[in-house]
Amino acid sequence: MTSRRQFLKTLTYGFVVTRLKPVFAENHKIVTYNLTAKKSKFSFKENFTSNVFLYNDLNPGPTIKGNVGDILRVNFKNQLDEPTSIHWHGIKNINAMDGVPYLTQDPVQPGETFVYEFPFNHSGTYWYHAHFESWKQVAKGLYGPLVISNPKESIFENEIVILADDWRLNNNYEIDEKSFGSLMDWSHAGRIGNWLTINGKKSPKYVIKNNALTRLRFINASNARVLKFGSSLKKLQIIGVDGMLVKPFFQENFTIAPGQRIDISFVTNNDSEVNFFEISQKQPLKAFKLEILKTNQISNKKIYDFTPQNILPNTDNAKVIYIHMQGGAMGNLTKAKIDGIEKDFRSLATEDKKLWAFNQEIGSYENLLVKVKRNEVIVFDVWNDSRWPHSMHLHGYHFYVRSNEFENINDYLLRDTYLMQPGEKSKFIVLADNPGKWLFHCHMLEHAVSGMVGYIEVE
Ligand SMILES: [Cu+2]
Repeated sequence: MTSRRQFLKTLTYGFVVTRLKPVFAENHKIVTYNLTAKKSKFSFKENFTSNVFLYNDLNPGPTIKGNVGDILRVNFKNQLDEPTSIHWHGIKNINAMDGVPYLTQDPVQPGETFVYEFPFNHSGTYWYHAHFESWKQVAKGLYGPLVISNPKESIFENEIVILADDWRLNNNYEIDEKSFGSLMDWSHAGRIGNWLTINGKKSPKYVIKNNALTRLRFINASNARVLKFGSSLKKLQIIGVDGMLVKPFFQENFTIAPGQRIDISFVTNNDSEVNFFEISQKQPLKAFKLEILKTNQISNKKIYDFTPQNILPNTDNAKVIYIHMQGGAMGNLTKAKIDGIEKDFRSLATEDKKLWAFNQEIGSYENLLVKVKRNEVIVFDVWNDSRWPHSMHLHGYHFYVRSNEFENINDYLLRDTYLMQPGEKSKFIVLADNPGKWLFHCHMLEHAVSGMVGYIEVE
């Protein structure tokens, strides 16, 4: 392990010197942020205070913003009592900056600093979050929005990030720490919460301009809850999925799984307010309200339209990898391999706390799924052979998937996180043009820690 870690360290360092430097041409603006992970306090409800982990004492962490072509530099400091790291979710990143402990960097130890530095090569709605024991650190609040703008697309007069989280609080409105590591959660849907926040608040209100083209950037930062949003508008125009602009389509409401992002657009009319609801449960929850400021302004930007120039990679000579997902409660995983030893499901659950497998093998950050040459095409042939939905995330890439997630679209979308229903079979198509070791895992964070994880290596 030491030698491998030493090797990784050398690799990281080598990358910075040999690969990053040329990108740092003088015409690139460097956008600098200081982020500190700390133990902090937060009040979910008046007169109550909870212990949390936050970046810069903010819930959510600061919105990191920049333009395509900028270089992001984050001076990160770990003031927690435990190691951590930051993953930049959805970014086609330099591998050494991807933030996966042991795979792409050493964990950042308490008191240590780490500089994350990478170019913004594509625009869109992203987020950053802790990737060390993320089932705990994300649940305690270590995340924030990341918005990359393309000045050519700056036609929106109202733009709001809507970061949603599903917290599990106890009777004192504190984070329920007793249930961290619950085998019940890990083997079922994951850590499902009981307190929905939007940008850290309970049903907040935002004031926006009337008669103006509006863009909302939704992010689901929940550990495990698949959220569904509806509104008082008749239809919502979906314009972006996981940061990538799509040919706009309409939905009455939309589903957003852990890790995913959805961008919507509409023109505010003469209503005085627009209400959004979270409608995944029988009882809809008030999510947030947009109060519309009356102005005399007449907008000429009434319609948003766009056609992406995506090219589906040719899969004739693709490397196909089969991913048979099994495990969890009420599943059909009777035995699986862990560290090369085959064990029955009961022993795996009770002795190792492992519950999920790819191809009858319990996954980990050391589980290599496939190694390919640069610019090969990979087809992930994935089968969710379990009784639970899974929000499958690939680091460092967007993949093409023929999406069943929206009622009104059955076409290829570019996603970095795809919600697979129980029994669903799907294919994720990727042109492997970004070298490095890239994690592939379920973003229900309790499923990832208990085995639903592996990585691909692109030479
Ligand atoms: Cu899962």
